[in-house]
Amino acid sequence: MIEAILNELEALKHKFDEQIVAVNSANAVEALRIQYLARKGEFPQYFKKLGEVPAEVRPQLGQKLNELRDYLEAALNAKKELFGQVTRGPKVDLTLSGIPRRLGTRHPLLKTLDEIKSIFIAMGFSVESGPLAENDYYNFEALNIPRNHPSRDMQDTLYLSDPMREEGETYLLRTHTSPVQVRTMLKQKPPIRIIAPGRVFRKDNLDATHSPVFHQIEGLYVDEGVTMGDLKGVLLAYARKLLGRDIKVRFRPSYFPFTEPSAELDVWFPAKNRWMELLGCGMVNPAVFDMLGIDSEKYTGFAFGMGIERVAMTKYAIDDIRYFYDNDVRFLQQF
Ligand code: FA5
Repeated sequence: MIEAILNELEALKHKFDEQIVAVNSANAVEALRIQYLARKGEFPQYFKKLGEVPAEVRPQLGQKLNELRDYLEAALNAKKELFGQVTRGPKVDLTLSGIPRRLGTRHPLLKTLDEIKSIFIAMGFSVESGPLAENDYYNFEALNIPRNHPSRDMQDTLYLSDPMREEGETYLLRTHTSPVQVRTMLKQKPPIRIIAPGRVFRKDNLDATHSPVFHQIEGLYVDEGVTMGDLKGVLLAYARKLLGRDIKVRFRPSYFPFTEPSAELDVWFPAKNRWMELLGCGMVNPAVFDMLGIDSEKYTGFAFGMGIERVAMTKYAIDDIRYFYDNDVRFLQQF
């Protein structure tokens, strides 16, 4: 009789083993536990048989039953840990494909700026920055643009009114990144080789190539013996590296109070089939050196300031500056 019971227990264990390997959810673990271990399950009934077998084999059967109960419980617990708690309510179908999430991309202006920066850093320039709210001195006066000088009209300025400011001080939103030139020359002696990217503000109307808030990157190189040839060489190397060797550029004479002589660099803009002004540049006016305490007999330098939007427009053939600020994902995801 004991033999028959032990055989049955062996068969039960075998069946349980086959079922448990197929279990793939917390609910299935629970179903198996009920099938085998619940009060009316397949296993507990064998404990009743302890009273039916002869006394001398009772310990043997008791030990077998205890072992098998421990085995079933351990196997079920291990699976339970694997699948977690039983879920009630609607079942989750893990094989369904998920809801795709759109990945963000870097804004084309930032991408362009990163590329511009890495080109100039490779040429030995370091990166500086300055405040957006500037003092009239840094934005204009130290750049040889005195009050009431007609050249102030070249950049329509947004002035800040603040009663806390000291008498006589005028604050404004910087109209260009050139004040960073002034700040750098005041704190650092030549040789100076810096670029300074950042946001600038003007009372300009928004159109296809102008925005009242846009970005510039300033460049300044001051040392002994710097010439206009260095300026042209650096800017040409930069434009070719960024926009390709076949890029068409031209230098045009221009006027800025803080550079003498001054020029503008245009690039051919295929998207519009015309030239587009990219930057202003020139040799630092000795009057600026004199104001900032740099020996203008010993040192010369060049400076430039370019519109980052204009560079990105040329690089990616974008024909309207307004795309940069609309935040339309159909535009942004192309970069
Ligand atoms: C200046 O701002 C000078 N500070 C540049 C400079 C620096 C000259 C150092 C010499 C030495 P300008 O106003 O031309 O120059 O502006 C420079 C560039 O900014 C332009 O060539 C153009 O690319 C861009 N830019 C000017 N106005 C706007 C605007 N409203 N929207 C977008 N880009 C603009």
